[in-house]
Amino acid sequence: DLNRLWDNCTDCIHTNTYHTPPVCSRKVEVSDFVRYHYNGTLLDGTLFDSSHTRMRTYDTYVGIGWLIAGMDQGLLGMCVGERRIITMPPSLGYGENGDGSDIPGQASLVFDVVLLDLHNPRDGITVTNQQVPESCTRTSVAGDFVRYHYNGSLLDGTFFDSSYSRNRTYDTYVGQGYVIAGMDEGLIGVCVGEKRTITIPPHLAYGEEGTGSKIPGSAVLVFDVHIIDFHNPADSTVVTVTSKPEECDVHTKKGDFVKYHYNASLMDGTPIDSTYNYGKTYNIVLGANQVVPGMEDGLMDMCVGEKRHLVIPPHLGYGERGVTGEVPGSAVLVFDIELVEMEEGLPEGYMFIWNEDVSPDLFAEMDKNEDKVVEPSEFTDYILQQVNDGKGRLAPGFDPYRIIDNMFSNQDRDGDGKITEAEFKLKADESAAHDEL
Ligand SMILES: [Ca+2]
Ligand SMILES: [Ca+2]
Repeated sequence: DLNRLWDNCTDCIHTNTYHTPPVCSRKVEVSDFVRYHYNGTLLDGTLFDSSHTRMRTYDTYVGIGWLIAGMDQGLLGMCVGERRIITMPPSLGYGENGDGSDIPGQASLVFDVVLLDLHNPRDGITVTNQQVPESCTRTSVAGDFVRYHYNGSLLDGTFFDSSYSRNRTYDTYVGQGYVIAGMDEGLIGVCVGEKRTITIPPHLAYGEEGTGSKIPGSAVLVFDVHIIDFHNPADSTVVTVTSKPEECDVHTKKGDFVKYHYNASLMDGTPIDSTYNYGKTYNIVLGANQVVPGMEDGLMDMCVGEKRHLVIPPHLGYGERGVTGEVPGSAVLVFDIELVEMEEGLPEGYMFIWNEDVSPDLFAEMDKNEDKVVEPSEFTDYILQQVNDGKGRLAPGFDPYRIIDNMFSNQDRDGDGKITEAEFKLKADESAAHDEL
């Protein structure tokens, strides 16, 4: 007999939880803010009100008089996801006068409630479910640029957004107000590769207004994040020597022609590229901007046989744009490199040098057919001969014919495709010019 409900206590509510969520990290307390759905009926089952029909949650503080007394009491102790029937006597509902035409005087009320959201305005963010990689040499600080993946949901599990669905990381500076305050805070102190759950109360997220169609006002947000990488714009390339041969006397420098192997990957281990796949080394002239600055840094002052591990921040790698289909924008790169071979370069600015004294009869030696002019073919043959005989050296790593072409053009003052003795002398008298005889 429903009317006997209040026999023991005419000012008491009855609560009956008929669904308990598997996890309950927190229960409603006085002064908490809650969002819930309800159906309100009279004891005879007559529905007098429903938040479901309005298609929006009822949002309110609990236990501080914003609600009828029966609800202020009945919601206490609820978990998000819990379903509870709260039955209250008229004294804790609308009393002897009732409310409007739907709730008569002296009516006991039955509320079937499902709690969707819960926070306290004093709450900060909470970080849970942390999975920190074993090797974590550095954690993020304000001003770092972080790339991460996330799944975003409401406290009741309703999904609202995911970076995975867009198949690209969310990238941002942290601690500088570019993202909601709670995320700005939750991304501080993370390690590369770390996973964590960041729970953010609405005043540190989208507030009472919410945003878009999926984040209602006053919603607590739950982000499961996975840190892919981060860097600071002030970072330089981090070079770690992983193996050094016993004999390591000759070190690379600017201008040297180097042949090396590399394995490239992202910080999360995603492979990018490897010379081992091609079975041949990558060959460059150091300091000639043939590779990204971070790789130039990593290859300097290295000896043949040495192995290194490089961590290259994006501003010394492929920048904000990355490489389409290979390197994501703003990605930190990891290279494992091995110097296989090197050829010493020429002094800076030179493309050809003599190993020994220059012949006093240079012009005559070049002018093979003795017609008093040096033609391009004569010039080329002569230089290549000197190189073959070990008397001169071309800058390694460049196309010798292009170098020789340039040398010829430098000597051919009037650009008629021939070098006369006069042009030759004139040029030879000028000092401090490079790439010439
Ligand atoms: Ca000639
Ligand atoms: Ca000429």
